[in-house]
Amino acid sequence: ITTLQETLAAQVPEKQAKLTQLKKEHGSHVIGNVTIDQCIGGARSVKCMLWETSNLDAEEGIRFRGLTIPECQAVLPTYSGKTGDGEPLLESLFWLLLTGEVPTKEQADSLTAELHARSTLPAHVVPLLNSLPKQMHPMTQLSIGLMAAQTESKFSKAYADGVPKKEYHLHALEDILSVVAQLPEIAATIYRNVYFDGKVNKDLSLDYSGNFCRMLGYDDPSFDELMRLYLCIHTDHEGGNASAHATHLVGSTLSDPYLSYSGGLNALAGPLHGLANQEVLKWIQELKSKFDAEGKEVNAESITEFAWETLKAGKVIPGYGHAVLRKTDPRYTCQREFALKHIPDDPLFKLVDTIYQVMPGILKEHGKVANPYPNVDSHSGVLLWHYGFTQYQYYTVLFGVSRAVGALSQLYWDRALGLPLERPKSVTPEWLWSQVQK
Ligand code: NMX
Ligand code: MLT
Repeated sequence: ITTLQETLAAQVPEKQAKLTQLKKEHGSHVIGNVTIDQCIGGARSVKCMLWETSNLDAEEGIRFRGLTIPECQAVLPTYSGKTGDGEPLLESLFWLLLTGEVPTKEQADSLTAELHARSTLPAHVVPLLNSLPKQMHPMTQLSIGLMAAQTESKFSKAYADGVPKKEYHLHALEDILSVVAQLPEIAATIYRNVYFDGKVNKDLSLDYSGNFCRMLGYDDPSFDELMRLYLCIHTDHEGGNASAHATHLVGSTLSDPYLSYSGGLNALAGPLHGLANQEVLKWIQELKSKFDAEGKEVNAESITEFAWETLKAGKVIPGYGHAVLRKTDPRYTCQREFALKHIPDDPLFKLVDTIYQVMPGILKEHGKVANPYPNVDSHSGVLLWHYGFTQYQYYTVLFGVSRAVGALSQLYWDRALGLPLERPKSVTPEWLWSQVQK
């Protein structure tokens, strides 16, 4: 079979040549204007970042290397062992994001083997994680754990040894594969430490997601499938989202992939980004306990009442809205389909469905929100909860394991294409005023 490394090596020269040609022949071509609103408003829609791995359309949602989520589910190799039921292997999607090619089953399996072989943590990482206070947020622990594993960075060693720039991507790939391989054990150690006995049991006969489930302490085949779905759909969301962008920015200084992705994790830990994963479940539990205590039924009417209380308190409805999307997130839809297939009678799934029926109308009436529809975070928690994974403060860590695959696939291409230090121009308020008073 053609290995991952061989597949990439065959692509790099042509991609480099194409980019050089684009710059040389069309470098001064204008692709957009920037308004004052965009300058002070988080650079929404400003096109200023090259991204190979995925693209987000406001109406249609994400495409990974040109493929929608249902298309990925149709063509990517799946797990052939007992616990497989049709969801793509994370390894298949990793291959697709890195190379732009759909792998054969054999290629996906070779990547599983490569990731397993790279999964051993440096000896100091688990003792360090064991020493952290249990009340420290799991996302803080994840970032610390990954930073600690950076002692093994091949990229930073190669840089210190003075390797030529044209070889950076080879060393970056070494780290990228190792970060993706090592994150599950870091994440599982945190979960087992914070909520259980600290023991982590691997099963390397399984795929990446199945082994991760065992390390977390779960062995329900349907949960394995959920993990495959969860890890695939959270990987990438084009370049502008805060975690991918942070990874790309830090990486542009030639910080190695460990340090770069720790930066990404710290961005993911914010409530407007990945922390919404936990906030949705928290919101639902608060709603349930309030109405249970009042002896009220949780239905469309009481949900509407609780939503208005949240909005009137000046808080956001977690799991709703998006900086780019203007329709229901297809990542929400595929999780809904998973629930309909595997857990149709689950009471929390029904509750999430009722929220979906009323919330867009409430947010439209509220009048501020550009997108009144649910995003990915709106559904993930209730699926996890169904399988007994109720520690919602931990949920964003799963997002963090997945996002590494997308953000770091792009980081490979950042180095292969020799992209420079990212350094946009900031302006002062006086300068902005001077532009309108001319
Ligand atoms: N509930 C209440 N208000 C909202 C919501 C919401 N779900 N979404 C946006 N708004 C408000 C927003 O705070 C802003 O108010 P103000 O003018 O007072 O500052 C106004 O509506 C306009 O914001 P938008 O242009 O609609 O949204 P923006 O692009 O600035 O932000 C999010 C996008 C995702 C940060 C925002 O929709 C939000 O805070 N959603 C809830 C948190 C969430 O679900 N985040 C997860 C995103 C996905 N992810 O995983 O990263
Ligand atoms: C993501 O997956 O990164 C979120 O949906 C946020 C975004 O795309 O901005």
